[in-house]
Amino acid sequence: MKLPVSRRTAVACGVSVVMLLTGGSIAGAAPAPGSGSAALAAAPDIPVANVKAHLAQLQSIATANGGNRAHGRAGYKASLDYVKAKLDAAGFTTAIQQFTSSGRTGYNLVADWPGGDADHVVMAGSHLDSVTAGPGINDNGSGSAAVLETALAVSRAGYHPAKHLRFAWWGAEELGMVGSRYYVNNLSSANRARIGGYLNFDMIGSPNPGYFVYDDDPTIEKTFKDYFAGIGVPTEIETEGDGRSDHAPFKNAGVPVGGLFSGADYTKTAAQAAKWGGTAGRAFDRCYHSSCDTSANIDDTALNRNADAVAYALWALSS
Ligand code: DTR
Ligand code: ZN
Ligand code: ZN
Repeated sequence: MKLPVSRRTAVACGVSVVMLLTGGSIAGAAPAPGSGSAALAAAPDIPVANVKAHLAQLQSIATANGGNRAHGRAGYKASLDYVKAKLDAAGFTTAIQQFTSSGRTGYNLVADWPGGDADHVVMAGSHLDSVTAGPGINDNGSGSAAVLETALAVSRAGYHPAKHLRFAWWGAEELGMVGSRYYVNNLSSANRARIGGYLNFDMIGSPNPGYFVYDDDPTIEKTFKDYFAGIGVPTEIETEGDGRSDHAPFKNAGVPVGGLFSGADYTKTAAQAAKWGGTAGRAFDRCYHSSCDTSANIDDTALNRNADAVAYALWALSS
């Protein structure tokens, strides 16, 4: 959905305009005012209906494959094939990276958007596997669908960023970030050094949502905070377990990281309910790692805001 009118300009229909900084690495200091490095880039609105359509497909895949999309199960590979087909049709260069964990074959999907400076790569990723207990629609269909729809928006916009864009869907996160660690461990040091930032999205449509920003790379963190400030939504620093998702292997390898999170099994406090709405004394996601993490287990407003934040940050950090 659209940003409020107050944050929009008449530059183009269906886009919001953000101020951002060009040049340098993501982690670099902001240039001095008046240094001439400010530029405008237009981040598209991500249609939440499209994100929800991907979630409906992931739900159908789980239903048709024993109720889950877990590592080593048919529902995982079907999920990967669904995402890959969308990206291939949109002009991405896709690659499947295969690995083995717990005696079962796992897969990462990596999609590069042709163009941009290959020495300055901005990555966005999410894990595509569920636990075996359920279909994993909030955890982590939500992040997977938002990242997919943002990639498709890059294609629709014919976006030509200064930096190179790479998207990833990780396997076997639920077994301990196996896929993302495999990817990082198999990067040459030169290719690792080319990644200026990794943005992680794991659980961004929680039914009783909070708006949490990872407290990691300051530039990435500020970019997300700026987005939410612009739509008047307060945020908090993510505290439900630092390093509990696929950004951890990147961070350990020295890559600047950031991300968003709407909460798992921690309980929403009264103060949080007062500022975000929802129900105090109830978990952010009562269906975390359960069979009820279905397409009914999504707050559309949180999904919409977070999906728009994904696009805002990717545009801001890559142009
Ligand atoms: N590890 C995630 C859920 C999770 C719990 N705390 C955080 C913090 C930041 C991102 C994700 C999470 C999972 O079960 O997939
Ligand atoms: Zn999980
Ligand atoms: Zn997760």
